[in-house]
Amino acid sequence: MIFFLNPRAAKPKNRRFPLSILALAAVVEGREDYAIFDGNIDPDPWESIDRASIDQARRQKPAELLAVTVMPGPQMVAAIPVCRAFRERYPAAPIVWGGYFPSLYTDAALNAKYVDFVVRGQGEETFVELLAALRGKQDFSGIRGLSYKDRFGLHVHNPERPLRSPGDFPWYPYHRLETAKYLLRTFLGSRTAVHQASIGCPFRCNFCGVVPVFDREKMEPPERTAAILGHLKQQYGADAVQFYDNNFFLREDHTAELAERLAPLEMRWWCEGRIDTVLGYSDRTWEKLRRAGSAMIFFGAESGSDEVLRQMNKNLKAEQTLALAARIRQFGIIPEFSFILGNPQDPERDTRRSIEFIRKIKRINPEAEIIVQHYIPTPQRDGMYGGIEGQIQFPATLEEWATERWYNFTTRIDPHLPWLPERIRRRIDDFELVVNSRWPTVQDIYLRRWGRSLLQSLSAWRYALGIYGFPVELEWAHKIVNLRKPRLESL
Ligand code: B12
Repeated sequence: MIFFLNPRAAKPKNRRFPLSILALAAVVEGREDYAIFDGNIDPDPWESIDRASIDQARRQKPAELLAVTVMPGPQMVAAIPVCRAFRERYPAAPIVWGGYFPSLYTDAALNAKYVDFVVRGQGEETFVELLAALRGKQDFSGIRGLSYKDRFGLHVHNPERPLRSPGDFPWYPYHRLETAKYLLRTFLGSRTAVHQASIGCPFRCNFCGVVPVFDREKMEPPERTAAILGHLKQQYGADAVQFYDNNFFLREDHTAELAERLAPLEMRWWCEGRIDTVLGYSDRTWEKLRRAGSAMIFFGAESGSDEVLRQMNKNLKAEQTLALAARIRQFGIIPEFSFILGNPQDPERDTRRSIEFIRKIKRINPEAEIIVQHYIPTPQRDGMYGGIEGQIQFPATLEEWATERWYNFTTRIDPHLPWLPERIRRRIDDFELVVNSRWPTVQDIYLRRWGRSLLQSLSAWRYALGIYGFPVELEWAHKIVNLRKPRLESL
């Protein structure tokens, strides 16, 4: 019996299909006995796993393997006690980690006694080959994308596995979940599904955690995306979608075809795209996107300085962001522009210039939503943005990753960056608070009219005069209003 675990990662109102686990379940569906445990729903997944294993043991089908998906932050912290307990109770059953955390920090994951294998990057084929090797000759050396400990305990990292289109793998076994628990109300619709129509990203931005894990992109055919969403609509009543793709738009012909196929489904959707890509699209394609239900697009604008964009390897010019902010208005789609503030070379100047740039965007398109991030590095193959090698040492153990200092780093609550003076960090946070109060996000469906007015009236003078410091009254107002934070909570 295979046990899949999605450790707790989201608040109940942000709960969505655990796609990483569904992708793996899809390739064993019909061939293996398996069970899915989702910490986003189950308050004590360990207890449920243990109960299920005792039950299986009685039926002579003991726990064979625990497969865990792990993102940095709360999910990694939640994975640790479950894996420890599983190891203690079932010492012979291997534990496999996959997903962004172990793909980025493979050695730290393998340093734990309760992690035997790490599957780096795309997991479907690696997982199936690992299962076969575990049941057969126990030779793991030929399995691409796998890292493991040899018999001396040394870490072995096999070569990478070439990426395949998600369309090459079977549909997800949604029926194995209590689907009603995952289709929740968002600003997009009353039953919001999630889907990832492509994997990876072909760009090389040197601040991004995706690049070291997937260095190219493969899309599923538009026909399949539409068919899956049609199924989610018909079978489970989904009426909106959040696309999880790192880069939803690549080729214009693909986008146009996808839009045509999505239109009849009448679903509203959110996705992530690149400014330069969509700026090059014709009005015809934009019109198709609008008709297909595109409601909001998240764009990494990152900076208002061409020099900083160049340092980030972003392949973008600030003027393109301004052009898009203006153009997208005519199609009624809301852009969500994300910025990374605090260039390590000169964080003060960078913060000042980015704030000026964001103000410019707001003048051009007041509906544009703004996400303000601190620069939180992830390890990169070709050097991290900002030339910070040597200034930051990532933890070598899971226990250290789980400490408050690194938890706050990954969750971007309080990253403690050596190059970012405290007063600049405060300035970034203060500006974020003012701009988000002046224009409270439309994503917050629980925000009442009085709450919106309170935040807007308290922040209007600050924004108009550019006075962001010590916004105690806004901090106080946010405690009452509890505005949604797209930067931390996603939709
Ligand atoms: C959904 C999501 C979330 C959800 C949680 C979902 C859940 N599991 O319950 C929410 C909104 C809560 C969330 C939060 C955060 N997230 Co998040 N999230 C994503 C997102 C958008 C999609 C992941 C997904 O489901 N993809 C679909 C599946 C099919 O793909 P996949 O996960 O890559 O899985 C494949 C492989 O990785 C592998 N695999 C994965 N797991 C396993 C397990 C095993 C055993 C095996 C064999 C293989 C395997 O096989 C799968 C199939 O090929 C990604 C971006 C992205 N598009 O990937 C960011 C992403 C993973 N998140 C990220 C981050 C940083 C966070 C936060 C820490 C940020 C924050 N501000 O707080 C938080 C906190 C995390 C937490 N709470 O633990 C980063 C991670 C990289 C980094 N920068 O460090 C990403 C890449 C976003 C980004 N561009 O930076 N997130």
